[in-house]
Amino acid sequence: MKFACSICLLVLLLVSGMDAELQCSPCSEEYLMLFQERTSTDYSILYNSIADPLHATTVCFFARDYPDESSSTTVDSQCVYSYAIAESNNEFNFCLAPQIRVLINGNRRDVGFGVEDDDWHHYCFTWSDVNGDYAFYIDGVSVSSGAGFVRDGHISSGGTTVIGQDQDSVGGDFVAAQAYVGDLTQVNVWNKVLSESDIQAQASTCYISEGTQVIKWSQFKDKVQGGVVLMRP
Ligand SMILES: [Ca+2]
Ligand SMILES: [Ca+2]
Repeated sequence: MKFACSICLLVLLLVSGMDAELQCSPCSEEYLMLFQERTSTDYSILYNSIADPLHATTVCFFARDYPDESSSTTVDSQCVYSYAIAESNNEFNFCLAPQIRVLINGNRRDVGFGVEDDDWHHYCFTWSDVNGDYAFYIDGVSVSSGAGFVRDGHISSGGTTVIGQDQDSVGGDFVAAQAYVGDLTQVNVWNKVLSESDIQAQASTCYISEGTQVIKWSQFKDKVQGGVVLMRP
């Protein structure tokens, strides 16, 4: 992955005392969210975040686990993305530990391994109700795929999206052990399956065709709660 590191020196100069925690952002034009504490009170929340049911979707983001988080022996789900409706608090989730995994309608698929280092990585998951085809990508490479996952189903509209926590009720019932701890940028959701080449372009250059998402990263920055640190480019 190519990192755009032009802002790193400036960032390091501006944030004294945090130097050891910072690495170059993969997306020099985009703000970062830093989830620095294992707590149930740090998150960003969007209500009524999907207008129409999703019969296909892609969710992607860049994440950098903090050292020792992913190898922690405590229960640690590292839930980056959680979408809940009244009938299903796990309508659509994407968590990184103990295995990189997704839930749709409460049904689970995972890649069989967790995050193995504390570097930035680009994560994507694609799904379609046609055959229930799905795929996980890490750094633009498909690492796990299959069929029959929520075949002919959908992700319901009108739910609430939370970044950084797993919802066990709509907009709440967070558990610190399931929180994401690390840096995050460019969480986006589409209502279609992105092509492998689109995902590779995102992973390598952070390029996203603007206006194509159903949930955009820019929507989250004014919805932050608790101690999440926003770092602007
Ligand atoms: Ca939970
Ligand atoms: Ca849940």
